[in-house]
Amino acid sequence: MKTVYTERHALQDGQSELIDGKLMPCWERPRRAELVIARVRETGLGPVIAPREHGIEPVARVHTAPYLRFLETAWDAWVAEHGAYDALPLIWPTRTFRHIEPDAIDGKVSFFAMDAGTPIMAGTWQAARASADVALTAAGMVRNGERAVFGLCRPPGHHAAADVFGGYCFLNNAAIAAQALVDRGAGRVAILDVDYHHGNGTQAIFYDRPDVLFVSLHGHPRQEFPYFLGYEDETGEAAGEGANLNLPLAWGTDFEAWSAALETGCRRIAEWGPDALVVSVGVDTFKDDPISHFTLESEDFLRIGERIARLGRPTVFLMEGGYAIEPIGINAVNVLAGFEQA
Ligand code: OKP
Ligand code: ZN
Repeated sequence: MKTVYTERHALQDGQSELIDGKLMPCWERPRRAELVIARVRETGLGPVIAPREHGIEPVARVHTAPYLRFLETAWDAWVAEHGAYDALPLIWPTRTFRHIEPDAIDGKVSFFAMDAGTPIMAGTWQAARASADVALTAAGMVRNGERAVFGLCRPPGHHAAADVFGGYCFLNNAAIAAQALVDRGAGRVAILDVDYHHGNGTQAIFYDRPDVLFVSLHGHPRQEFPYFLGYEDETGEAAGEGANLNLPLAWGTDFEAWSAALETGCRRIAEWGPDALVVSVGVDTFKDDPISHFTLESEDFLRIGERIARLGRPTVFLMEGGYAIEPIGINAVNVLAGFEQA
């Protein structure tokens, strides 16, 4: 399996995230991708290819123009106002507020953010664009006949909605890849999100769409971030009714229960009959993940890849989360190796 990768991910290297009431070093750090690419090379998974620049057009198929304008200009505006340290939001337009984009940069950051764990810094826009280019390049290769390609995206994407950043995500790489596949002739695309967290952004982007099925296994929103989406009664709306499947799982879920949910998700995908599959690969389901509460072992990730391979669809794997930093390479590449061996 070929891997698409660029070192430009390292341009996103935030100082701190607000977690458990404290500003702490960001879990989502460059070392994550460095360890994954090192493992790709060490195991001889396949050639490593640089992304092709795709321009803003395929990104703008998913994200709104005001949001992209904000992301592109946020750092300069923030520095002009406050100086060169990470931008984080301070307030959110919750119930009782109006949703009007303010002029002041502090207000803009708060308007577009969903959490205070996702700092905007000097390289954020470039890193997010590079990550989307990785996803688009991987999708293009699959569209051109590769059985499967691994897009080593960083920063991740699945929490980012059409005009929302957060959960360490700015541009929704999986959504951008899925939309590109549709735009290049795939009639139906399925997205399987196996990250520990619900892919709220991906769900929201395709919620009313009949051509993109979203299936997610994740920590139950009653217990887990992002808390406000990911329940099982969210089945899609309007023309998209029936094209969304959430499989929320309780803290402490082991691989036996997790893989039963994967089976349910895979059967739905098989029935759906997609022309292509996008997999949001998070390995924060791992037992030692510092911010998560499932108990998967490293070998279990091989089984995940094997099950996905049995779907027999052209497959774009895109990296999402995983914060047990040292074993992240083993865990992520095990998914891909399991797929290759099947
Ligand atoms: C991004 B991805 C946990 C705080 C959670 C944000 C987590 C974002 C995860 N107590 N902070 O889905 O891996
Ligand atoms: Zn996650």
